Amino acid sequence: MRIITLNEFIIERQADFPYAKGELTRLLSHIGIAAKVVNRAVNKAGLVDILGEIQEFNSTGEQQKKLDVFANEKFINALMASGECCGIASEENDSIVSFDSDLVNDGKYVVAMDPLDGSSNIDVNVSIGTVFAIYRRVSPKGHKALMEDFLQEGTKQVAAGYIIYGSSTMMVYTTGRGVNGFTLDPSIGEFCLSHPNIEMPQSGIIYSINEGNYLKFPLGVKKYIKYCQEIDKQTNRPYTFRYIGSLVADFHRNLLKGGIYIYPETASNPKGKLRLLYECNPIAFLAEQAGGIATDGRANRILDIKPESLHQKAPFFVGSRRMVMQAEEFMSLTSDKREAEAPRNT
Ligand code: P6P
Repeated sequence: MRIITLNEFIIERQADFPYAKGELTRLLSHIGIAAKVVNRAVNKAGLVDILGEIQEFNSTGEQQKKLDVFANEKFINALMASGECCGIASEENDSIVSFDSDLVNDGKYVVAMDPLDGSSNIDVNVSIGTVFAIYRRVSPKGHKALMEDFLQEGTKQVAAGYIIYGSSTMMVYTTGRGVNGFTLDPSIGEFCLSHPNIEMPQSGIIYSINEGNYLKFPLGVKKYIKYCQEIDKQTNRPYTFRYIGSLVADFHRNLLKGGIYIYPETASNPKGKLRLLYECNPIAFLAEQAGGIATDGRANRILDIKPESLHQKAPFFVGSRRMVMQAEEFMSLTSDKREAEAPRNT
């Protein structure tokens, strides 16, 4: 089979966009470059002084890791160098970063990203990922990017994707015409097309949720978990529980094998934990493009949610269509009230 590199593929697909003059092509190519730089650091993190925490905290109060900050810098530099992106929103930055230079103020795009998601897994060598969403700017060209450029519904995404730094490093993205996966071949330093036209199975037997929060879940989620644990009539066995603690890794497995990932609201976190702009929206876009669905558990399509703030959270039910619909069924059948948080055993 002829090797098709990421750049060749992006350029070939540019023809899908008759009005595109190569700007999105350049932007996606630069994301690929930053991914290779971060991949190199992730792969040898144990050998250089880039593990561990720093005495800094990100927008949601999580302690930053050296690799978080490193990845953030590399992606920001690459996006700025592309000349096509006029600003970014990142989990690692409290507010937007408007590049505000003559070179990029004409950039047509802005990018929202989580440069290194699942960073609690970094120091224990478990898969982590980068998630990105690309929007067309809505503020006037020639000026710096504004907050309104980022507070757009997920349906306005021009492209979205992730890089998973796992047993191999892959970049998976969509521009609204299907989902394609590229595996990094370290011997030539290129992402090569390995998973063309990914389609998520309409159902599956893998459910992914942090059951440690069980007592705090809404009743509908508790009932769905019990449903997953019952013997399935067709397979004569219960579902399989898998939870890596890294959204990109859990979603990637479900994308290929079928499955559902749930991060619901709880009494203490009424909007859940995942951030709408740079975790839920890009993953939801990919899920829909691959034939899956993504909701907030209460029949609201994630991509339709109008963001009100940069780091706002959303309850997240994403995966195989029939599995998400089944979970929604339990959520709709049970009372809307969350069960009061059960007192911890003293
Ligand atoms: P918890 C990582 O921090 C993340 O944003 C996702 O990648 C992951 O699925 C989730 O949070 C893990 O959260 O509360 O289960 O540790």
